[in-house]
Amino acid sequence: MHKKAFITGVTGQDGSYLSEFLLDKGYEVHGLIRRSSSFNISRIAHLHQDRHVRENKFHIHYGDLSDGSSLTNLILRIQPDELYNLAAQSHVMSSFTMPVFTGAIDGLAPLSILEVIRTSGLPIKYYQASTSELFGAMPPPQNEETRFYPRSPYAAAKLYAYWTTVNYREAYGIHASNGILFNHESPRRGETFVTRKISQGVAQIKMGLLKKLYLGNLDAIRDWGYAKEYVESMWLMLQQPQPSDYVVATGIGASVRDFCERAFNRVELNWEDHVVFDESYIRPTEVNALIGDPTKAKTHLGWAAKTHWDELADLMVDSDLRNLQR
Ligand code: NAP
Ligand code: F7E
Repeated sequence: MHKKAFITGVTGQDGSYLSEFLLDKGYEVHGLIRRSSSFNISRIAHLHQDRHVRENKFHIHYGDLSDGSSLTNLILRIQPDELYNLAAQSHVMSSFTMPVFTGAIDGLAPLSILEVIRTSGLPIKYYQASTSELFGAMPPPQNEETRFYPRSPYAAAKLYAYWTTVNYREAYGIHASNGILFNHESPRRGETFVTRKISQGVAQIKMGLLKKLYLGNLDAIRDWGYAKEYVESMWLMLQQPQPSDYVVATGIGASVRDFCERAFNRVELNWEDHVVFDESYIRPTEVNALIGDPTKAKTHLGWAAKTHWDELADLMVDSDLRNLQR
C-alpha cells in the first residue's frame, strides 16, 4: 500500500520540492492551495499536468490555514499518513507590517491542525516547519540546545507553533517533529527574499534590463543551503521511530555582501558598481548571524547538506539568466 501525504504550502518553494520528492517515493500527495483571483500554481503546474502520468497520485484541494473547518474536513477526508505543515506567511520583513495575520497563520493555525489530529485519533505523523529565526539574537553556532530569542512577529509566531508541536507530542503521544531549518534557497525561491532578489537582479543587469540593485543590510550572515536537498530531511524526521526536533543547516555562514560578490562574479561584473543601499529594507529588529550546527541531523537522520552557498549562488544566477534568455 502506498502512503498518503498532505502538504500545506504546496505552492511554495519547499512544498513543490517536497511533492516531487514524495511522488518519486511512490506517495499519493495531497496539497492545500488557497483561493486567489489568479491560479497560483506555477511551481507545481508540471506535477498537476503530469498527474495522469503519475497514476493520479497528485491532488490539490482548496482551503486556507485561517479556516479551521476546511482543514478539519480535508484531513478527515484524506486521512494522510503524514502531514507536512509548510504553509506560512514566511517573509520576516512583511511580518512587521502584518503581525496579526502572521500570528494567526504561523502561530495559531498549526494548533488547529494538531487539534484535528488529536481529536480524530488518526495515527498521522506531523511535521512542523520551524525556523532558525527562533534563535534570533543568540550568537552562532546554534543547535537544538540553543536558547530561543525571536526578533520578529514571524519568529514569535513560529515559536508558539514550535512549543505547541512539542506539547502535543508530550501530552498526547502524537508523532510530531519540528524541523528547525536554516535558510534554504533555490531557483524557485520567492523573488523578494535576498538571494533570489540578487540572482534575478544580476541576470537583469547582465541583460541590460536593470541598472541598480537596491538592498538593505549587507552585513547580515546566513547559513544558506539548497532547498531541494532540505526537503529530504523533513521526510526523514517522519520516518524515525520517535519524533524529535532537528536543526537542518550547512554549518557554513556567509554575509549578504559575500553572496552579492559571488553572484555578480558569475557574470563577470563587479557588485560594487551596481548595488545601492536602501534604508527601507532595514528591519525594526535584525537577526545578525545565523549559522547552524547540524550534528544531530547528521548523526540521527544521516542527512547532510551537499551544496555550498557559492555553488547555490551560481546555480541561481544561471537559472535566472536562462529564464530571461528564453
Ligand atoms: P514560501 O515559498 O513562502 O511558501 C509558503 C506557502 O504557504 C505558499 O504555498 C503559500 O501559498 C502558503 N500559504 C501562505 N498563507 C497561507 C494560508 N493562509 N493558507 C494556506 N496556505 C498559505 O515558503 P517556503 O520557503 O517554501 O517555506 C516553507 C515553510 O518553511 C514556511 O512555513 C516557512 O516559514 C518555513 N521556513 C522556510 C525557510 C526557508 O529558508 N525557505 C527556513 C525555515 C523555515 P501561496 O502560494 O498562495 O502564497
Ligand atoms: O533576508 C537582509 C535581511 O528575507 C536575509 C525566510 O525564509 O529565512 C528567511 O528569512 C537577510 C536579512 O530571509 C535585503 O535584512 C538585505 O538579514 O532573504 P531574507 P530571512 O529574513 O533570513 C528564515 C530561516 C525563515 O524562516 C524565513 O521564512 O538579508 N537583506 N537586503 C535583505 N532581505 C530582503 N528580503 N531584501 C533585501 O533587499
